[in-house]
Amino acid sequence: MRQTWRWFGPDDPVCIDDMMQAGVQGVVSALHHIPTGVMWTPEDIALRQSAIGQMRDGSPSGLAWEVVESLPVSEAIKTQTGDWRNHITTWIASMRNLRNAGIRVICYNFMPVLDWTRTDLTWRRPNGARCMRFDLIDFLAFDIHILQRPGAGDDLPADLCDAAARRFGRMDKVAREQLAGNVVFGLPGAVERLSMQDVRDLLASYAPVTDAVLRRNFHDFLEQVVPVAQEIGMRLCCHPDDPPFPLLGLPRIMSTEADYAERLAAVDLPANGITLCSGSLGARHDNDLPGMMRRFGERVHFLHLRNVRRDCDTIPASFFEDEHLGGQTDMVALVDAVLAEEARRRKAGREDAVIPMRPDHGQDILDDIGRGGQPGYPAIGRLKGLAELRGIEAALSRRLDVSAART
Ligand code: DNO
Repeated sequence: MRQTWRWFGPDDPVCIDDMMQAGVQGVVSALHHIPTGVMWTPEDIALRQSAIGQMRDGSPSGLAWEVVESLPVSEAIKTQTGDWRNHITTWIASMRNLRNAGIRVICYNFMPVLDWTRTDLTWRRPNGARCMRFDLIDFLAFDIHILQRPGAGDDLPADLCDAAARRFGRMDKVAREQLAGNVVFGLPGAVERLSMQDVRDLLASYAPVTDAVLRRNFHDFLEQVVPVAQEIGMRLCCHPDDPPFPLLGLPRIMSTEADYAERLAAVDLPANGITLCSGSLGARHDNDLPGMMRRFGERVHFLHLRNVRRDCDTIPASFFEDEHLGGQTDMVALVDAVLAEEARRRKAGREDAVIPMRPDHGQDILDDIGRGGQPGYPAIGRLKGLAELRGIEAALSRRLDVSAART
């Protein structure tokens, strides 16, 4: 696996020097300051590349921008309204500029309105660490009582709605504002900070967009971008829904193995690939991560390795972001499946035999607490995750070498 690290740019309190000491090999970044729908110019891209290439004292870092996460897909494209055709043209132009700058992998997502969502960004663990949590009852309290979305809770069991009403009743004004802020926090580092009214307007714009419509719009997008990506040697990889079940009455179409199978088949080219995010997908008990890696391996262009622990096995369920080797995904089995895929690729002579991986999220531990990094992206918590993942890889690779030597 290629050990990469997400960097939000010059304002990220976790800097290039930090990631070098964590021993990373490559950088994952995005131009968060450019509004969605606007082209990323060669100059913007070069500026970020040069920032990645330097340590604080100006000496070379030796690191390069290897993966884009994300090149955002606008709501207009997802709903096929307004300027959506221009937005696709612009998306393709940005992709070409990135490719010309030497970048080979673009991660994106097709989640309506909100990128990842949590109800608590600093949930305390018994050992004092902080992590992110999605609490279904808190989320319903937000949806039914704060946002007051018409129809909220309609399709859920009455006991959940009653629990949400009680939870909401116990919250004071500060707690309610905090919860609303957490839920609409959106993509870390993005310029767009949504207000409650923005959320209501965006939800209204999705009224005609059923799952089937969103799937069709996604396929239209893929039909335009994937052949270009294939031609220029860019690997696209769609990130799953996070969490992987419907929220706020919105369509959700990248939550399961069946969803991925359908999207990959829609435009059946290697450039149409997957970001296998074990943390997002792992919030459903019916997603078998090592199995998905085995079955979709050849199209996995990027790995997000992290782990969650669900409160129960319902869908939807509450969960928290556990340590990388905690949680309910068998990380050793998953890394084993990744190494097997890499071995297959090497045998086939594929140039992308080493798959970029980043330790996704991390708990806030030690000096992370109070440092004010992006939620989920502390220096030390991620370094710990990376070190653990590196250990798994080293141990499993040794075993593979030994068995290769014996045969
Ligand atoms: C959260 C991330 C997501 C991810 C995007 C990719 O921390 O995993 O924000 O970057 O969904 O498009």
